Amino acid sequence: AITATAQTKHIFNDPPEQKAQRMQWWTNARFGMFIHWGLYSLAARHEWVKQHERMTSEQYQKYFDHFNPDEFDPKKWAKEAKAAGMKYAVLTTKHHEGFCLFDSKYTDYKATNTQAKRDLVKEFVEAFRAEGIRIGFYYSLIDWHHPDFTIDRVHPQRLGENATGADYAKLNKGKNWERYRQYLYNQVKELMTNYGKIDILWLDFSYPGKNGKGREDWGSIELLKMVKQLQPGIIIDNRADLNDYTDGYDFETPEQVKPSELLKYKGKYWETCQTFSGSWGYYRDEHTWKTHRQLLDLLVTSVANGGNLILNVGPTARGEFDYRALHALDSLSYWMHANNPSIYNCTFAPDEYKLPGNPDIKQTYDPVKKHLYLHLFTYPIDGKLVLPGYADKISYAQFLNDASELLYKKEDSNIVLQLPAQPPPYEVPVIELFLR
Ligand code: FHN
Repeated sequence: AITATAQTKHIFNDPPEQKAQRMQWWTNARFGMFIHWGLYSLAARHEWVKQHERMTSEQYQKYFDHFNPDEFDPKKWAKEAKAAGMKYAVLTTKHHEGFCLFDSKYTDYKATNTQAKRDLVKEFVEAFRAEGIRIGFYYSLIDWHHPDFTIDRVHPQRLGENATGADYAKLNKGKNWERYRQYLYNQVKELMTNYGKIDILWLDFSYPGKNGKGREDWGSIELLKMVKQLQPGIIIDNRADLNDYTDGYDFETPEQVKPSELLKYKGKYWETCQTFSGSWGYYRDEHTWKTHRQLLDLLVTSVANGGNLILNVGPTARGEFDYRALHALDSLSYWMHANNPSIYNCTFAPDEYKLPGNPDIKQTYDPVKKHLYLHLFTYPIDGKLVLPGYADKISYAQFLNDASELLYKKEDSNIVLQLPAQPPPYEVPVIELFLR
């Protein structure tokens, strides 16, 4: 358990009301795009391919040599994100492979030195900002290319299961971890300095005790101090190993969890990060893709539990969203175009409006408008929907999609809504209730 001091321990002067104000746009936005793009996109079989296949940096070099995103048009990406209703976008500026999509002066292992000859981060920022989409940078604390990053069980050159600490100490002889930590600090400083206002920093991931010292390994406190000084309004995730400080992070990041597991985050700031498929990076031969209904369930259940959803696209090495991603995004844009008032500016519904025994009706609530939204993941038989204890609580009801008024009558303390006997011709119709 966290000790009493840790619960009051803070690094910055960032009282809850100030944090709420800083986070307001983010909690209202509810829905963002994650983009995992790098040399692994050329391998096209998972962003951990270097580690999974135990490749040395020499063996991995072919992806650097052949990387040429000739179809990269960030304006197209931004239009897809906007149409899908995504209000912010987070791009991997550097993933664990160590390849930088930005023109860093601290390394040659970067996009401007490939056939791309472009600062891909700069173009991403300009295109998404032009569409009014907020900008987030993902930056990997792990780096499997940097010569000073110590080799351990997470590293592509990891030793066999029976290896001891002494074996790793011998393997890491001559590596200078402090030099790596400085590299990490300098690159994050570049990202916070060279691309204008950055709204989100998505660090990923620290593992305490990397060199036996935990957070000091990553220099997390001084890193966040620098970040907040350069970008005062920035929002930071919880993966820099500062979670025992009240202000060591801004939001939790439940990853790839099922919708049913999101209830436990209710009341906190959190964003679940999810893929359309299983892999974050482009995976050509992967076919386990979430259906439109499953994606809607993730989005609605996230908001119904007071959180955000960031949905990932893994572009191809040439810089395109492939047909599967486009299909998923287009299906979401259709639904979001009609039903986004039940997502934006919404959160979980007050307990008094709960509909016990109706798990397939997911509720969201706009506390400013005082509108309650019922998402019908199953349609009531014959269109008859009883709202127990709702008598005198609503003044108007309509289908959100076409603003068609829904008639209802009082029965004792209940309201009985009479919907059309047949469901509308699209997934998950939404009822909007105007509360008195
Ligand atoms: O190892 C990474 C993984 O590749 C991916 O980037 C996810 C996204 O949240 N984060 C780490 C796994 O938790």
